[in-house]
Amino acid sequence: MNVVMKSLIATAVIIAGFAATAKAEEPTVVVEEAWSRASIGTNRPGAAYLTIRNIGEEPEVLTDLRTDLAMMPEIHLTSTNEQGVSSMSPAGEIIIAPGDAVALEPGGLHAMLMRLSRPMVEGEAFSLTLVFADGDEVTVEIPILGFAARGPEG
Ligand SMILES: [Cu+2]
Repeated sequence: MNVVMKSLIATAVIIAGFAATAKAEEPTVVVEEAWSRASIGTNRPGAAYLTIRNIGEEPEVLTDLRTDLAMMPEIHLTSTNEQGVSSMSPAGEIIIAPGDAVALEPGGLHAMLMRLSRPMVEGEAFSLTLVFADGDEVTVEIPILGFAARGPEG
């Protein structure tokens, strides 16, 4: 067998190995009830809401967000002080215990979509990728509801 043939076979084995690994891996996170609100232009940030459920056996740590809709997507936490004044700040990593779910919803955690690259138009959708500490990524399609929407459709 010549050298070229040998290296071709070696490459084929490596590719088969990768495919088997990818197939064996089952998703350990499911995203439910994703929604967002239409924006007025791009000057103000948008926000997206969803529930992340850990159906695996290990804790999942959400570290980052990615979307082509916003140049600076970030997980935020809204809190209200004793004077009733609300403010929000970066929430850092979100740890989801096995069997648990974390809700990003108005008044609490949310995906802040800062520096929108285009307006969020009612009836359209965009994809948001959740990045986890173990390198897993989950991409979801998020419907854009009306300005006054208060929760997911249906
Ligand atoms: Cu925010």
